[in-house]
Amino acid sequence: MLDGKKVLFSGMQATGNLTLGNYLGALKNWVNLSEEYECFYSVVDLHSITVRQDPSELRQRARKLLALYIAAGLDPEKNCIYYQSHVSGHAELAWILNCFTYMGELNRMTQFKDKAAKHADNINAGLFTYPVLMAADILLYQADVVPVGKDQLQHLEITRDIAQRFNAIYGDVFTIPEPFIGKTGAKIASLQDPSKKMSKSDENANASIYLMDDPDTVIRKFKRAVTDSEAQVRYREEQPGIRNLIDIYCVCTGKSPEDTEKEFDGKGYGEFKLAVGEAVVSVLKPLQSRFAELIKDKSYIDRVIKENGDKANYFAAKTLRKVQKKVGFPERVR
Ligand code: ATP
Ligand code: LTN
Repeated sequence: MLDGKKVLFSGMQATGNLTLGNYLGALKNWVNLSEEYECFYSVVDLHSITVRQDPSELRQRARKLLALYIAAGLDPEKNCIYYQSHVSGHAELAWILNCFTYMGELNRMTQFKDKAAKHADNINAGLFTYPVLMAADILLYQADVVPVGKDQLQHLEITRDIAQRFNAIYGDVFTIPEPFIGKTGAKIASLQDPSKKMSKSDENANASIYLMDDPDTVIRKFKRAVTDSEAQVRYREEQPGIRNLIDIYCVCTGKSPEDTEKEFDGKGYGEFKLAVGEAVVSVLKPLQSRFAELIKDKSYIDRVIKENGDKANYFAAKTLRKVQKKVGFPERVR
């Protein structure tokens, strides 16, 4: 609890260009929850270097991502929007938690297996202990709730296990966080292979809608989306491509799958795909124009970075001091 409100933590990596999956699965929920909770939204740049990055590109992407959080509707006066690398407590707590995490637990993480297969030439220790850093992010702010897409559930479970293990030894130090998964949009699939998630690191640009795609590109990608030969707009397991498009349409318009089935009853896929494309364009357009305005305002963004970095440091230090004391590090002489 902070100021009588429950605490929310979430973050995104500044790698690649954000997709509609990131927006509908995570960012959109962040905005919806931001009034109810005391929120910390981090640009998790420490996580980004588990995969090799070009330094100047990483810096630019991180700044753009931070501006995008604001453009999506997060008010930086009310929500703490900051860079993970500006709060040293993340790395310090991660080290401590590393000593309370088992190799066997980390070995089971599917994201590690996927990324290790993808980057076989750079399977570094950071990639392996990534979930521990993520646990540190969350526990550092005593978060009650963590809104993420379904792919992150396993990391939330290990976070809870680490926190419970620590609490069992040292008493009630950490709040045990709950994941928050949105009802719709939690797993947006690739437009080219509906069995895979839409991902910003997909090599096929037609598989993902990027948040900065122009309207023509968005419409074209939906037209090319892989569907089936059933020729019916039905929300069924057997039609994963169409089901994914219905999900996207519903999150963008607020309609239900049943209403969507009725709306497109007897109509062809061409007409439906166009409607999905238009619904997405109407969500992306205001986001893009707010972003274009914001990114030009250098001094405003700099001020947000400074003030929110200080605020995050303040809360992080509180937890860190408590943890350091519990594990037996000597008190500092003032
Ligand atoms: P990468 O593909 O490079 O691993 P990513 O697209 O999965 O990256 P992340 O930065 O790992 O992006 O994820 C940011 C947030 O977006 C997380 O909460 C994640 O659960 C969510 N997310 C990512 N992809 C999807 C998707 N296809 N559907 C719903 N949510 C998603
Ligand atoms: N691992 C997440 C990003 C992430 C995160 C977090 C999400 C890092 N730290 C803390 C929620 C809470 C990802 O790859 N999507």
